[in-house]
Amino acid sequence: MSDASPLFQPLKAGAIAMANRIVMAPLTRNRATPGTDAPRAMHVEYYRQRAGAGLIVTEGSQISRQGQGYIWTPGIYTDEQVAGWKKVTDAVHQAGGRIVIQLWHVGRVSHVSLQAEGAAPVAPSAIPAKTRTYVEAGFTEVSQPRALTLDEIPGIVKDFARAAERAREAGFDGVEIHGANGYLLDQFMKDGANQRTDKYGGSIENRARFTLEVAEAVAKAWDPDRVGIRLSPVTPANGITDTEPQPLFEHVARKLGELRLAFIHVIEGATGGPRDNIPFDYAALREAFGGTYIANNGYSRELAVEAVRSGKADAIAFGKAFISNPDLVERLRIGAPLNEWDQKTFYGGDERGYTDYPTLDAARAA
Ligand code: 8OZ
Repeated sequence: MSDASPLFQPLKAGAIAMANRIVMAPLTRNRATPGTDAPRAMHVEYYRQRAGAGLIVTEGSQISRQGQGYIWTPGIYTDEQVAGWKKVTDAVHQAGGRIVIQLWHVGRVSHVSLQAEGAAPVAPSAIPAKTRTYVEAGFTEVSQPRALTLDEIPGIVKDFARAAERAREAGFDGVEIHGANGYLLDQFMKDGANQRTDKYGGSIENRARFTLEVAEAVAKAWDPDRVGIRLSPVTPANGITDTEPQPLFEHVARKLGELRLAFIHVIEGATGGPRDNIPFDYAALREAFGGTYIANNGYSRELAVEAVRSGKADAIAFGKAFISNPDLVERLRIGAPLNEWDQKTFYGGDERGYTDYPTLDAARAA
C-alpha cells in the first residue's frame, strides 16, 4: 500500500482553502423537491456526511428553468432554492468542509415536458443530441432543439451571473461552471453541435466566446478566485463531438487563466468510461491554464496518489466512490476497502442509496 500522504496536503484553490486534495465530483441524484426543485432535508444530511472531502462540488444545478434537462434536479434561481441550499452549506461548514455549487445549463439535452409552456430546448444550432434524458415518465429521447438567436445569448450569460450571486447568498464557498459533458457551454465550444455563422460559431475563438463570456460574467458577479469550471475536452457524453479538441481547449484554458479563475476541473477521457478514448495532452492544458488543476475520471487510490505526488494534478475528484462512501477521505487515508455502489438508486428516489451508506465506524459498530 503506497503512502497516500500527497493526497492529504492542504491546498488553496483560488480563495478556497481545502484541507486535502480529494474532491467530491458533481453527481446528479434527482431528489430535489417536486414542484420547486429546492434541496431538502435529505440533501443537508447527504452533503454533511461527505464534508470530509477537501472540496465538495454539488450536483449540477440549473441556473434557470430553461437550463433544466432532467426531472428533479435542483435549481439555483429561486428564493426557495437558495433557502434550501443555505441549510446545506451551513451543515457542511459546521462539519469543517468546503462546498461549491455547479452552475448548469443543459442546452439541447432537455425535453419539452421540462420547459416552460412545452417550449423547445435551446442550443447553438438546431441539431438534436443523440442522447436520452429522463422525465417523470422515465427515459426518453431528448427533444428537437431550436438555435438561440444572437440577442438571446446575453440573457443566458446574465442568468449564470445571477445564479453566482444567489450561490454567494446561499453561503457557498464558490461556484463551478458546468462546461463539460455535452451541455450548453460544451455545445458552443465543439463543432459537432455548433454550426453558427455569427461571432459564436466557426473559428476556435468564436466557439470559445460564449464559455469565456460566462466565465467572465460569473467571475465579475463574485470574484475570480471563487470560480472554477469543469471541462471535458474529449468526452463523447450526450452525443458531443469535436474535430480538433487540443487547440480548442488550450485556447479556452489560456483565456480562463487570464481571468485568474480558481481552478479547472478536467474530465480526462470519456466521462465514466475509458481514459484513453482519444489522445489528449492534459499537461499542455494544465500549463495553458496555469492555476489549480483538478483531475477526474476513473482514478484509483494509487493513480490519484501518483498524479498528485508527481505534480500532474493538484487535486483529484472522485464521483461514484463518494456516493457509496461518505467517509471516502478517511478510507483513502488508511487504505480501507470501499463500499460498492448500487446503480439502481443513483437517480431519483428517497434516502435509500443516498444517505444510508455506512461509514467505517458505523460498519464496525454493526
Ligand atoms: C448523469 C446523469 C444526468 C446528468 C453530467 C450532469 O454528466 C451530468 C449528468 C450525469 O455532467
